[in-house]
Amino acid sequence: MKIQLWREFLDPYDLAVKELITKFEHLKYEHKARGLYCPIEEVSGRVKSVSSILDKLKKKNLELEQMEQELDDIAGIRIICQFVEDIEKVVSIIRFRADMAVREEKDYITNEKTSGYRSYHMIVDYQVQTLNGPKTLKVEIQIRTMGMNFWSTIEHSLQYKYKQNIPDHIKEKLCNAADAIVVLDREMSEVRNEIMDAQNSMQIRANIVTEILLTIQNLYAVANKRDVAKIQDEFYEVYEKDNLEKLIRFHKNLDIIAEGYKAQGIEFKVWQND
Ligand code: 0O2
Repeated sequence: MKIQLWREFLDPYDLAVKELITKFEHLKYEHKARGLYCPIEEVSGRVKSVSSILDKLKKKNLELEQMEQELDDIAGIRIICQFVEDIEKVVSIIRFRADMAVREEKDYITNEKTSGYRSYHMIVDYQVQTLNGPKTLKVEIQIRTMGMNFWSTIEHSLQYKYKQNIPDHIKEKLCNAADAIVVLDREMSEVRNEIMDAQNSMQIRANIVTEILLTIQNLYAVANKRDVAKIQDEFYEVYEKDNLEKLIRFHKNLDIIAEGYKAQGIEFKVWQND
């Protein structure tokens, strides 16, 4: 295939990856803006390189014409979660979305690969709009914990280095490391509530501070400047105490003052109500 044709062929996959990254990033944003714990920690994506496509076709004994039909991971999205429990949440989110249809799911967490590889894969149909009209493509979404991702990234590099023939003594070490990751994920799950509480408090604090600053900024435009400067000094005092309860109380009082001027910081309002 000529370079230009490869480009034409891969462009819609590139668009799909970009769109999906944006959509999953937006899900993260929505969770954070509402002060909700987000099961997605990180999202990335890539279009498979031409050489990697050719290698896979060769490995699977396939012709070029079969790649669209037979290769599931020309477009790939990777979602990293903090905890194993989050993976099921992300899977549910994807199953219920109207803009992607699940074709297949591969649970390499319950059914770990012999290599030690653990990850949850979903193959979805996703539609993009191109100059030639709508095009539905297959996208592989890999969902895994940070620990699983660490292991598979290292193992993938070794597979590349040793051309799939990793020496036995390294394989053994990788198997031990895979077992250690299982233990690590389990231990982290046991303190999940503690960690989530801490992270939620941090997020709530950050949202409140942003909202307070926005309100103060709005008040500057409509209220007596000296009064607003006093409020700002009070805010710094409360802020330095590093006490969430006090910050929440300050925020509520500020809201009452701002209401009189219709000067509330509305941008981050949603988190309080849910
Ligand atoms: P790359 O370089 O990441 O793109 P199948 O048709 O189902 O028999 P397929 O299509 O390889 O086989 O599906 P599978 O087994 O679900 O693997 C899809 C992708 O998962 C792989 O793509 C890897 O990214 C990842 N993966 C699967 N097994 C392993 C493993 O043992 N170690 C690591 N590190 N990753 C794995 P590619 O094209 O193989 O690689």
